[in-house]
Amino acid sequence: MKRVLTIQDISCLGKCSVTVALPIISAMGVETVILPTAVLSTHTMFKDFTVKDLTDQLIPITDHWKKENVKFDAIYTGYLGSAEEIEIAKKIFEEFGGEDTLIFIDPVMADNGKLYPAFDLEYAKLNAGLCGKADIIVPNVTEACFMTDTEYREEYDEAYVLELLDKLSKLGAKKVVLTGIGLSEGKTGVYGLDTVTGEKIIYQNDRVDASYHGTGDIFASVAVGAITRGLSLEDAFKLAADYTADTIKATLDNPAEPWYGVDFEATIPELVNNLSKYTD
Ligand code: PXL
Repeated sequence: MKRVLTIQDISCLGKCSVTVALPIISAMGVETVILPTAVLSTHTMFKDFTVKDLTDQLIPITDHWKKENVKFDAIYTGYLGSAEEIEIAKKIFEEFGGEDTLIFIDPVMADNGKLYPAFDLEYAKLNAGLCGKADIIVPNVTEACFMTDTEYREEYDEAYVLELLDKLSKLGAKKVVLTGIGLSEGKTGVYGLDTVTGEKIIYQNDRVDASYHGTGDIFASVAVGAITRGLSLEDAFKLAADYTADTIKATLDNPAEPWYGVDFEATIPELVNNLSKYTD
């Protein structure tokens, strides 16, 4: 069985980071090892959340794995809490990375033109450095702008997307994939570039007009699970984009406040079924 390590926080309530990555990647038939960067009562979009930072645990935990000679088919980072954790993630890539280990980075730090409450511009710059170590990065437009000193635009054209991809390529990742890109009215999806071959990776589906927390983590988790199971990037991102859209639609049947996340539990059987069309 393939094995993924995911490095991100545990937000106990609010369905994001580890509480979506673990069930989703496991359901896709991939062992999911977690390295929690912090434990929060909820993610940071709730008021008055608590945080217990776990930075001092990361090295002891991974040193133990090293002694056990553990190997990973992929390392997937999401929300990291601090500059120090970004440095530790780099060390983990060096210790556990290599030819057979995919480094997949979702530089979670911002959305809708704004940084999340815990972060500043310096953190964005450090994340840009981390992204340079990746095989695949999946920033949204806001994150891409913060990492490349580009003005954020709510409305944009293909030339703006290509400019962002060009600047992201210079960070050093092998494949740079922008998420949440709508190239025409009512559409959304991914627009990416293989910086080695120059090939584009484009997928567009219908935009569901609702915004819920944690959907970026769901998208990234499905993409990581699918790539690890051997799907091509095109198929992996299609599966991830369609699943995210279908899950948002399913959540509209039972709406809660958007910061409570989406009802991915209801759509996991559909994900497993769709994945099996590629893997059986
Ligand atoms: O879903 C991204 C995310 C993950 N973890 C924490 C967050 C956020 C976004 O706000 O606050 C703690």
